[in-house]
Amino acid sequence: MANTPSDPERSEAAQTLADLEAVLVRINGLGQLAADVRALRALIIDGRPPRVAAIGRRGSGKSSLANALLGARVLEVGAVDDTTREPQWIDLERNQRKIRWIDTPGLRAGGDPERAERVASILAKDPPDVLLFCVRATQVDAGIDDDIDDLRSILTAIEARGGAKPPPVVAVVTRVDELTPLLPKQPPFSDEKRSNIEKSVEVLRRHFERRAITVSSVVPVAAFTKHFSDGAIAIDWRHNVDALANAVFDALPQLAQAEAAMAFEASRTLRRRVARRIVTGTTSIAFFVGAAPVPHDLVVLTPLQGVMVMGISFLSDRGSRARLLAEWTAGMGLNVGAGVALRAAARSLIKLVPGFGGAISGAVAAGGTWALGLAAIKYFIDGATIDETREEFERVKRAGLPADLLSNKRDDAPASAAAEPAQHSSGEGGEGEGERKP
Ligand SMILES: Nc1nc2c(ncn2[C@@H]2O[C@H](COP(=O)(O)OP(=O)(O)OP(=O)(O)O)[C@@H](O)[C@H]2O)c(=O)[nH]1
Ligand SMILES: [Mg+2]
Repeated sequence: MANTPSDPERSEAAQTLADLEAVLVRINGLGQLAADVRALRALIIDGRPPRVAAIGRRGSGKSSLANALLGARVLEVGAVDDTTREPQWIDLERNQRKIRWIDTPGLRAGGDPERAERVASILAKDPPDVLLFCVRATQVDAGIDDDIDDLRSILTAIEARGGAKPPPVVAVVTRVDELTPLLPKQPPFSDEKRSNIEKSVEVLRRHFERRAITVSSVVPVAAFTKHFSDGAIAIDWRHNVDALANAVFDALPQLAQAEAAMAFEASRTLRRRVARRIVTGTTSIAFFVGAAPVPHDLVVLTPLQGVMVMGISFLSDRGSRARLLAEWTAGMGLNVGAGVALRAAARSLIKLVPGFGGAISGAVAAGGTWALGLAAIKYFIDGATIDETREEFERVKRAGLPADLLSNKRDDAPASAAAEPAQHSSGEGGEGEGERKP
């Protein structure tokens, strides 16, 4: 799937959003929507690869975590290099998306006092978006103070040199399958084992509390996999990796979330979350465009919806996008290449030549956009047929907008959901299947 920033479809979408913004600032009362259009742009176009740093002792399972998250062997596992190796940022690639990754077995490894300094300076120079602090489940109580010292020096170095806020820390209790009872190794685990896993999480939590370290979550994980020579998974004893993917996703800045959502194997859930934010953001803009007392609705709405659908198609892993878009256009009657139309319209609108489009209400504009957006998620992300997609569209349209969708977006920040971090965005509502039921 061609989906890089140089992709002509992306520049088309970017151009359409720029045109939209130019139009909206010219229309009385709609200027404030420009910020919302920019927030949409950040979601659809300006994404960048996430930067993830893993620290943890040798053999704590850092490389295995990367493989488990991406569902492929992207890093060698086991004793592959010596402890004095310098950590380096590398690109892990999956689904033609990238994760920037760096890991270090700790600042003291190799017994080189200058090493700590160098590691800290590499991370301070190019700060990670999120720090994975990896502790083997059997070692949550063994020498943990040294590990926490390492973590603290890294956070302090980033803060001191970069002047930046230190990155959020996701603590990972690794290799949980090694807790008792040892057998079976393979999930699902017995109640007794689950309870021991929970205990190890609690122990680590208490160490963080005692040392006054704030972590965004503590996630227990088993990441053991064996791969065929082509990299595909042969043995899969992963446990709770989806929860880790979600925790990392939540800790990332929004600009890096779409790329992570594409690269992680747990990605359908995450891609749906990004898509929902695109749909809520667009629906909110559509509402205010529809409600504005100027008859330009359709001229603005069609390309706006086109960009929304295009943005959702960027999150698809269904193969040839050209084929998908053609089928979508034929089945749904909305050409997502509608940006061109806006360009022509924008020129006229900027001169404010009145009279095109028909005025429709905000609710109608928002309802149609919402239904179209959820249908696009069903089609591009959930893999529905075009007939199922049409049914979804009709069903959501009949059900109407969820009551809370626009309630917190009245005057000043109509589409703020699009700009908020995941954990706060009310409109996105996780998978939010609820309001999709008839
Ligand atoms: N049983 C079990 N073994 C694991 C798990 N994760 C990793 N391992 C094994 O532990 C060993 C070390 O794993 P790595 O992922 O290479 O650990 P690392 O932290 O990258 O190690 P260094 O790069 O040497 O610092 C390998 O033999 C892995 O197969 C797990 O969840 N369960
Ligand atoms: Mg490693």
